[in-house]
Amino acid sequence: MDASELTHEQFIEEHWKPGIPLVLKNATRAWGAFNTFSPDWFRQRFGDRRTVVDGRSYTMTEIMDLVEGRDTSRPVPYPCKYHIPTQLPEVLPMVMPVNLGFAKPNWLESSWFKRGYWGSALELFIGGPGGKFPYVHVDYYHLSAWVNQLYGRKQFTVWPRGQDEFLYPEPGDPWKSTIPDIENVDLERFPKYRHATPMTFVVGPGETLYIPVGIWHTAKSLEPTISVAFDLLNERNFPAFIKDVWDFKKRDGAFKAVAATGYAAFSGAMCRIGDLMGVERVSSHN
Ligand SMILES: O=C(O)CCC(=O)C(=O)O
Ligand SMILES: [Fe+2]
Repeated sequence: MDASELTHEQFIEEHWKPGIPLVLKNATRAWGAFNTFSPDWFRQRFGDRRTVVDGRSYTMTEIMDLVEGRDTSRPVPYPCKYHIPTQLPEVLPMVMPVNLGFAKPNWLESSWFKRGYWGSALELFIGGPGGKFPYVHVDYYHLSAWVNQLYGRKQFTVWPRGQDEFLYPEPGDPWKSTIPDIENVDLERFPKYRHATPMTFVVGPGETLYIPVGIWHTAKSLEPTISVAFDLLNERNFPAFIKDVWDFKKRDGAFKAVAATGYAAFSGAMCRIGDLMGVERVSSHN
């Protein structure tokens, strides 16, 4: 659907509430990044900028040479990520407004949540042909995800809500599926998967994929790709978020769990007040 044909209210009623993914065209039209980002654009401006992928450091030029097939001497890692606010801050003005007019209010844009790191992020994803996200998962902390495709095509697969058991979540990490290769599922080992109803589709440049809270998903880059992904937190997913903060921090001990959950609860209360007062959060993002 073209972003200009959808109102925020319609989005909430038809997609957020029932948890139905959506691909929007032209939602990023106002971004400087739209029709601008490309491997050469990044090579020319940020060729020496480094990031770490699977424990190895790469420059932007090295990553682009790998994903474009100019360097075939070693495997192409996926996903190659840059945290935009800290690793590519110059790019921040080109992805404004982050909320696209739909992903709002977003408490992750408030200074309350920027101070803590909650697994949320505004990230640049770079991939090459065949680069697969390593597992099928639901995003943790019950955040909803927005993947803005800016260069190249990426294939996504999503599963409707209510199919958790068909995807065999990892007992200690229930946001991660234990099925190793979703394109070739061993039905002897994972018999319930036969009831699953995956939906596979392609998201192209200028399109935005909205992944609702709790939706199982995975991705595969079909060609050299550049996307910008961010997460959304507000009143609607806050109760589930707080429960996750507790569950995750509990692993680091009771004191940390109480401190983190208390801080998150307080921040949420401040953001709720901000929403009531009509605070516009357009500054930056976690
Ligand atoms: O590779 C992608 O674009 C999907 C990324 C994703 O699902 C995630 O980072 O949680
Ligand atoms: Fe995800």
